[in-house]
Amino acid sequence: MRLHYFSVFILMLFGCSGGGGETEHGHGGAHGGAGGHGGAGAHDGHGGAGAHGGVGGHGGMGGHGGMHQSNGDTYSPGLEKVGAMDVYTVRLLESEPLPRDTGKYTWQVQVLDADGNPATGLMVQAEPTMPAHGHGTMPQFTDGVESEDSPGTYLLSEMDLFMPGVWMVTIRISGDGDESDMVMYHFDLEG
Ligand SMILES: [Cu+2]
Repeated sequence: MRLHYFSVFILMLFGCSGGGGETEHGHGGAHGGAGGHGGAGAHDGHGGAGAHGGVGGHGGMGGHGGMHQSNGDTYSPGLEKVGAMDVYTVRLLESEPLPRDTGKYTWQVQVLDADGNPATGLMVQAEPTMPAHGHGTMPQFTDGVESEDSPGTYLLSEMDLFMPGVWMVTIRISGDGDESDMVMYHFDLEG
């Protein structure tokens, strides 16, 4: 147990220093210790981060802190979102890598129609942004490529989620007619 804690602590330290220009806050976050508050330190590029680090002194409670301070989704394979227009449902079948660190993400998403059947031949486009920072990424849009093996499943390749913090990935879907819909995933990346 002790050993495990220690290694998490070290990981947090590295993670935070990887956040860039964040040494002081990252330090505070790391002291939050062995858990979620380390994430807060890395993710908040602004002054408030130190305060989070301080709160994180709870040590063992760090994990809980991370969960409730985050406004991200908790990833699990198949994470499902019903479209804003109730036309389509999207399942995030797979994220590579798992949503945690910054980097280039490739997602497999399955789109279901109102009857729950895979919806084929759609235009599927993702737009990652960071709402709290008012920016997106490059390229701005990523077009989904439908799988030949698994119709109704679309591949969104190499989305560059380059910065710690909350990313919103908006997926817009349009079919032949005027059937269109959108879903949003939020993931809070550590760095
Ligand atoms: Cu940002």
